[in-house]
Amino acid sequence: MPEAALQSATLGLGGNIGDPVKAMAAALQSLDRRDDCRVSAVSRLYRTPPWGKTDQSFFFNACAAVETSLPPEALLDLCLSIEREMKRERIERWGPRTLDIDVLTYGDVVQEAPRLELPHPRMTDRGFVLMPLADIAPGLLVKGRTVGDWLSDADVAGIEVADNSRDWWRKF
Ligand code: PH2
Ligand code: MG
Ligand code: MG
Repeated sequence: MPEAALQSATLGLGGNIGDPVKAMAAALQSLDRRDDCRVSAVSRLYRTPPWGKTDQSFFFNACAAVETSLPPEALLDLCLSIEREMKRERIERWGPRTLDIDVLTYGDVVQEAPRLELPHPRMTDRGFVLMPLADIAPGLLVKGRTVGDWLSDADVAGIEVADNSRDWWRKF
């Protein structure tokens, strides 16, 4: 993989049915094993209250940074194919799911393409995204402010660190 072609992207991972931590770990390992994608940083693991649709189980959430030679849409397709591989089940929008992998940012690309909006349109008001993202990229600029700045205004009530290590995803 030629170094010059590499781009940095950030991903948000989450899930709340089955064994979401194992699914997230397997997803990160699967990304890291590829020639066209390397996992360069992983946040701590968080346990988070459900956002949006609140009558469902707590989620586990984490964020990762990857170095990739894939363009944004191909990275999205890869994330979706890993979700399918992990036998993702999703009953409804914002409802329970085994594994969700969202492309949050891709370099400094800003696009409103219907398949993939970048940066992720709701990332700046979700504590369950901003808190793990601040572990790995507090200075990353998103819509004119750093992740750390967005986090200082976010609602993080009920969010807890479930695993303080950075290699929780290698333990499976
Ligand atoms: N994902 C959603 C909807 N609500 N809540 C939490 N805490 N964590 C999530 O990952 C999450 C959510 C849709 O993707
Ligand atoms: Mg999502
Ligand atoms: Mg998703």
